[in-house]
This record gives sequence, structure tokens and C-alpha cells, in this order.
Amino acid sequence: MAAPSVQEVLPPSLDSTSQPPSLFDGSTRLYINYQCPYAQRAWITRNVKGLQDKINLVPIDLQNRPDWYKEKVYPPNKVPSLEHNNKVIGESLHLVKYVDSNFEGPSLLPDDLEKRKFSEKLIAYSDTTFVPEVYRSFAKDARTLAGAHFDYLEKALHKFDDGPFFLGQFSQVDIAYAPFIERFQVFMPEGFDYDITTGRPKLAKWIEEMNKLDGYKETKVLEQEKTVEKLETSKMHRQSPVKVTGASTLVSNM
Ligand SMILES: N[C@@H](CCC(=O)N[C@@H](CS)C(=O)NCC(=O)O)C(=O)O
Repeated sequence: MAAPSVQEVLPPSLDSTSQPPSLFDGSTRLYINYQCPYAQRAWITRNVKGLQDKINLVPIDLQNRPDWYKEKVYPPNKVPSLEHNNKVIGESLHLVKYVDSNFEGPSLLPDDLEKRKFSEKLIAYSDTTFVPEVYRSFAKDARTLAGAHFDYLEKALHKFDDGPFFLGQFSQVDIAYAPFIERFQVFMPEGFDYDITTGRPKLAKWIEEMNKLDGYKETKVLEQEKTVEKLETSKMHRQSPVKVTGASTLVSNM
């Protein structure tokens, strides 16, 4: 029987009063924010590849950012970014690919060429179309406009039937979508009385299967909130716990 996984103790967020870590000392650091869906992509990748001991998490309080983050770590001043081999790189989709190909752990892309081609199409669709269009729809007719994009995903999930994930088996594609679907699934019923899984059995199954993955579950803000909140409070941090259940949180930090 597999040993039960030990849940990682999450570090508290660093803010404007915090000293930087000892930068460029050979450690690999993933700068994130606990509420950021883009950062979550890189965080999931690190976890599912079993790199918890190789890549240190450095959470940043985006509302009260330390100056050194922009000045010394990542001038675009966004998360995620990865400090690795004396360089810092950013952009979540790039980081998912970078971590997958430059670190040990199971590969998150299949060898099959057709699947690889489809992965490129779906990963590109996530940030060029799915994420911006669904957010934009909140100001218009969300049920119809966003609905079309969930239909697109439902259809994509029908393409390979050798598993419940976008390429059959779990891959980079699932990581690209998970943080956003997680938020839309919570927010759309509340904001628009719209359940994204109704009439979309493949999407419902995908969510169910995603929620079985420890490496993903550990990044889910709703489930982590209490742990993080406790840590923040114990360190007397000023960052108030952020709920992911409201529209403001969905669009904040974007
Ligand atoms: N395209 C970027 C987006 C990253 C992003 O927008 N991150 C937000 C937090 S969710 C951020 O750092 N915002 C701070 C800012 O824009 O100043 C990526 O995919 O990594």
C-alpha cells in the first residue's frame, strides 16, 4: 500500500517588511501568491513532479509587496517566477513546461504526437481565449458567453478516451486549466446561478479526478485557507485572509 502523503507546511507570505531570501545562492525558488491562479499552475507542476524538496516555495503578499521582489528578483513584479541556476524566469505556461522538462519526476506530456499537437492547441487556448473570455463574460451575458467555452472544453475532453484528462492521462494541459476551472466552478453558481458541470459529464468527471490528485489538492486555496490563515496570524502578518468565493477575489491580482 502506498505511504500516505505528508502534507507540506506552507510558509507564510513575505511582505514589505520581510527580508529577501539569500538570492542566487544556488537554491531553486518558486515565487508565488497563494491566491494567484497563474502561480498555482507552476505550484501544481512542482508538486505533481514530487519536487517539494528541490523547489522552495516563496509566497509573496501582492497587496503589500516587498520592494526587493521587483528590484532584485523579477522586474515585471508578477508571480509566478522561478529562480533557478542564477536566473529568474516567469510566465506560468512557460514555467509549467520549464519545470516539466528541466527537473526530475514523471513527464507531464505523452510521447504520442497527436496528443502533443492537441496539447499545444489546448494550452494556447487557455490564455488566448478561455481565461480572458470567461472573465470578460462576467460583465455581459456570462451564462451564454462563458457557456460556449465550457462546451469547448467538454468537447475536448471527448477526444481521447483512455483516461479522464484532456489527453487521456494527466498532463500539462490539465495544469493550465485547473486553477481557473476551480474558481469558475465556485463563482459561477454564486454569481450567475450557473453550474458549469450541468450537461457536461466529461467536465464533471475531470473535476472529480483532478480533486483526487494530492499535488493539486495541496494548492487549492479553499482547502489551504485555514492553514495559511493560521500561519499568517501566528506571524502577525497584515495580509487578511482572502476568500476565493467572491467576484472581487476572482478578478483581483489579475
Ligand atoms: N501572464 C502571467 C500572468 C501573471 C499574473 O498576472 N499574476 C498576477 C497575480 S494572479 C500578478 O502578479 N499581479 C501583480 C501585478 O500585475 O502587478 C502568467 O501567466 O504568469
